[in-house]
Amino acid sequence: MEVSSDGMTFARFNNDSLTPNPVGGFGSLDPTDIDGFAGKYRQAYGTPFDLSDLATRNEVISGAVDLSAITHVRLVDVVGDASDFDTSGHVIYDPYPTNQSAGLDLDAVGVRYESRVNVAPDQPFPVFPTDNAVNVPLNPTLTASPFSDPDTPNGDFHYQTRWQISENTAFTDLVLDVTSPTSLTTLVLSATLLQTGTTYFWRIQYFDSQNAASGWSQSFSFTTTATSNDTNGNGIPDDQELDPSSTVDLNDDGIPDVDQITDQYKVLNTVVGDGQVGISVANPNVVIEYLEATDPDQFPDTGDTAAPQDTILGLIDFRIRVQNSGDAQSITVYLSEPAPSGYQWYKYGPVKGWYVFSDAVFSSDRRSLAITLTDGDAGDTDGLTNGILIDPGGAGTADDGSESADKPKSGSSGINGGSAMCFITTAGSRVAGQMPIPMTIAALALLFICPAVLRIRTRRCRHAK
Ligand SMILES: [Ca+2]
Ligand SMILES: [Ca+2]
Ligand SMILES: [Ca+2]
Ligand SMILES: [Ca+2]
Repeated sequence: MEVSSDGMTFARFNNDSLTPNPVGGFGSLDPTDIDGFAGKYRQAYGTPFDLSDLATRNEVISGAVDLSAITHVRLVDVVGDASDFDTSGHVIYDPYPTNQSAGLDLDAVGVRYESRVNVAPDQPFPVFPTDNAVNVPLNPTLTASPFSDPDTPNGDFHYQTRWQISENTAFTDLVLDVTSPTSLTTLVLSATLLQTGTTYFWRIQYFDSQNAASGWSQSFSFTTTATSNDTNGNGIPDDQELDPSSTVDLNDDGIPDVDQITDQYKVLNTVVGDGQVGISVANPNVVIEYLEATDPDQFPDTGDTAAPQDTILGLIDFRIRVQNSGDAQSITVYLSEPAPSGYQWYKYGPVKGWYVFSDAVFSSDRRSLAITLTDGDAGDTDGLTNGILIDPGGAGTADDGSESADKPKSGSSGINGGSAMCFITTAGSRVAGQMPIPMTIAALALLFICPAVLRIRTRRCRHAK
């Protein structure tokens, strides 16, 4: 029994034959006298050969035989007439002479613990928005090509995707850099990430189940709409602003909020529910650049947690410039109606999908809450330590009232779950000589040779070494 990684240089497994005397054509062997021969075990059991037994062979040490990439198995037939010798030089006796269907009777060669050599996914390509698109809305959904990988027929799958959006072609001026197992071929952008009238470049990179990366795709560019929804520049969409006569006072200081809109305090009318939401930051060096109310339905229902079934006031989406890159920033959120008991702060991000932001601290009257987001880390969805916090979120409840409804993931979980495979091929009986097998086998694989008949009582078959 020999193996090779190139079909030319073979390493042979050790074998021993202590059968003391010649065996007639219809004779039998004592299996305790032999080792390392296909046929040591009776039919249906197979004879194991452990590749690690070859680790100290010169062919292996020299690199001529790569045990992590075995491609050929060669069985050498033993005639049994004392013309062959085992590893230590003993004469090998096997039933002889034989006639008619002489030779090893082989049922199968199998591989256990095989790990195929993984090939990186094919290079993906951007699809939509098409290259050089113009008048793109501020919350486009980026779409990339389907996953393609030479290992897909063997169970490999699309594990995650890295998305980059940049303001320059060198991708050094990034506005988003996320690696996501939930946004695989589509990325839904929140409306506060991009600016109006700006050209962006984007590209993607795919990862397979072994986290092997494709090359980066080519980049596409698009230019966002030049039409601003904030013509008065106060950081609130004009159609979501409080009426000038509004008496809404979410921060409960006796002053109508409409007269208090600053870089550190913004209030708007929601697009879900008939109410208002506001946010404030205490540090005068922190700027709430934008606050927009959105509908949670704009985001896909991906992630470990189901999308909230009910959000009393929809979501808010904001862009905050913190004082220093990497800062953790506390933000107070005000609600025009108290969050019912059991409602939690839900967030959506392109990496995790939907999740409950467990660090939100509700006030006792549940009309406000404090959340702390960290630039480039917890709760910041642009994936960058860039001084900017991007965050869609809202008070909501799961459809079954539990903290995280149990629902199937988005089909991307289970890394390493599909790597174990077994390759079985059947071969004609009476195989002798070289038998190339289209496979690659990792170190520590076991090769099983399954003789077709009970070897120790065979009358017409011979062992192979
Ligand atoms: Ca692969
Ligand atoms: Ca405005
Ligand atoms: Ca007020
Ligand atoms: Ca950031």
